[in-house]
Amino acid sequence: PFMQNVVAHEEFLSGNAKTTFIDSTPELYQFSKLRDRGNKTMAYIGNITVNGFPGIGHGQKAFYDEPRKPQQLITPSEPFISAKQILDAKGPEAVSSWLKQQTAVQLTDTTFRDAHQSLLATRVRTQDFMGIAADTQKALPQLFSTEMWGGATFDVAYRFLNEDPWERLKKLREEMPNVLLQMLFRGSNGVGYQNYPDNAIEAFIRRAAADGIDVFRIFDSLNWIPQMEKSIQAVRDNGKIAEGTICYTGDFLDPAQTKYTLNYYKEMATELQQLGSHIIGIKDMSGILKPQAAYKLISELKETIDLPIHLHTHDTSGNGIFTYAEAIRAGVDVVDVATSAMSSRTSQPSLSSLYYATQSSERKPEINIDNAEQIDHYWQDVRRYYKEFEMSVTGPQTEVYQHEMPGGQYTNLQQQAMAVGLGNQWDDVKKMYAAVNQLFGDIVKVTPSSKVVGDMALFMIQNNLSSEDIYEKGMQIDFPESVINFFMGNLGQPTGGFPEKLQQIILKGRKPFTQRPGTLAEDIDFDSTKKELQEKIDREPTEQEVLSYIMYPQVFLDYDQSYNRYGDVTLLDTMTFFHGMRTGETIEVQIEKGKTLIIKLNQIGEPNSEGIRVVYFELNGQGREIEVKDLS
Ligand code: 3PY
Ligand code: ZN
Repeated sequence: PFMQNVVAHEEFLSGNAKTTFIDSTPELYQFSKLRDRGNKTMAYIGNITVNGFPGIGHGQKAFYDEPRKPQQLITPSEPFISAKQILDAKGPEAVSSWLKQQTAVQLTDTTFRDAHQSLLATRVRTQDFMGIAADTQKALPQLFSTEMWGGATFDVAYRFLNEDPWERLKKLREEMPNVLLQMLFRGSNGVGYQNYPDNAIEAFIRRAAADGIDVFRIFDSLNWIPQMEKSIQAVRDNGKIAEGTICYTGDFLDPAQTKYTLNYYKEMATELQQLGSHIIGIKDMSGILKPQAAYKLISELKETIDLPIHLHTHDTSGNGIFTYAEAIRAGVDVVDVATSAMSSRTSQPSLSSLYYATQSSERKPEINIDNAEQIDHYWQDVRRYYKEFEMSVTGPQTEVYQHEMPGGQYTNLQQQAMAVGLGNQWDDVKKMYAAVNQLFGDIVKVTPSSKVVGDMALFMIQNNLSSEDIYEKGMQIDFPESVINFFMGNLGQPTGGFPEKLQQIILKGRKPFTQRPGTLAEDIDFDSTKKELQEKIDREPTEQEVLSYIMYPQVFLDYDQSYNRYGDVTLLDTMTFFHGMRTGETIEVQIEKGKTLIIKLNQIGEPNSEGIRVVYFELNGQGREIEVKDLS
């Protein structure tokens, strides 16, 4: 059709059309814009229908009714002021003081971030959050915060969901103006897996704060405070809440524990307070903080520091609610929970379970439980869309006390293992993970240090290597890039330093450094980076895009290319996004207010000698043929 427009054009007919004719005749484009969007959308659907979605292949496109939405939400009878209103009116210190005055335990809802990161490989799409975001704020106005950004969500949005994470932030901010939005920030590793220059970290925080993040939970994957200082300061400079965070490791109640002792945690909390944190976070990323330890840790920290404490755990062991109950008894100020249908196992404990567990104590959370249950109905229904990403964890995994694998890594490492053909050796992978931790000197394991341990464990199983083999034959072994990087000092320094002999074996003569990596990295030149990106994507990038490109150069470029090819696929419903269409099916895609594409899939042709199939669609009643390369 585009070519028909071209050949019918008078300039073309006059014989004067030059090679610039198409570029300089924009009306041809105007004319075909809507059709162009339709073609892009059908190209995406055709490709997924023929080739399946990466990682899940051809799942069954099941029939589901619309998810249930809340019918009757009760609003609080007494007027009250949310933490977000306090922040906006009086600043972060006021939120800190307010928290300390509360009797009821405060809640952070992780449904939009860690819960799906830990249960569904971070695959929940913005559209499914948007279906419930406004109602969640209405149903649970007392929530301290909603964790909805950072961690793996940033990378996965681009890489697997064809989504711009900044758009997710913008949209959720609009839907939830009255609740604090919280993100997980990996200190000098930002939202990535490596160290970034200080000015990149500062620019990222400035932009995220301006675009709507209120609470930054800042941690370092080795609990190395020099990697957190700049981030804490940057958050303070932007008037937002800095939650300086300790990653919990080991078991300080174990008499054999000499590294991660109660004193270690008290010292770290004191330092984080001195650096200007507004809240102290305890990030029990693996869910190994046992109930009695929680009581002791929180009680002692309350005596040691003068800041509210925010506890995060994972329910991997099945003991999550017990741990929270003890922490609440000891005076913890905020805990992280998820809606029931997205809770438990490797995710956070359930919000409503915690409500009932504390119902007759004076610290019970101030929420309306019927409202919470109505929100949960939505998630019970939506979770089914993601069943291809469900992992095989069917109950509590008490082995976590031994391997200490973070909840957010569990499902991802399982996928990684499957991808390299070790799917049926998962038990060995977990054991090896624990062995590698010991080999490395018992380190804090959380992104990105946990990824190094995971990479090494897979590498050793694939190559049939034991810890002894590493010491005996290591000089002849090429280790994974991430492992070399780690031993060079690129992620910072672990508590107690690196095992020296192993470091020499892995680095083979290269000299490691012990300074903070950021002191060695050159500042980013934003103007030249912007120019470089502009050349690659052929248009002027936004500041957000430049920041994404700095953290994830190739991932961002791939996303941009896919966007040019397929258009805005976030508009597709989730089942179509993952599974394409059934033959004979009709779907509607609202591309703008008042503009809807009605797409019907009629037939899929046989592949020709080059493997190209013609997929026969109707777009708003008109036949369309889309060619798709069959990759099978
Ligand atoms: C992340 O950094 O993505 C985490 O969730 C760490 O637990
Ligand atoms: Zn977590």
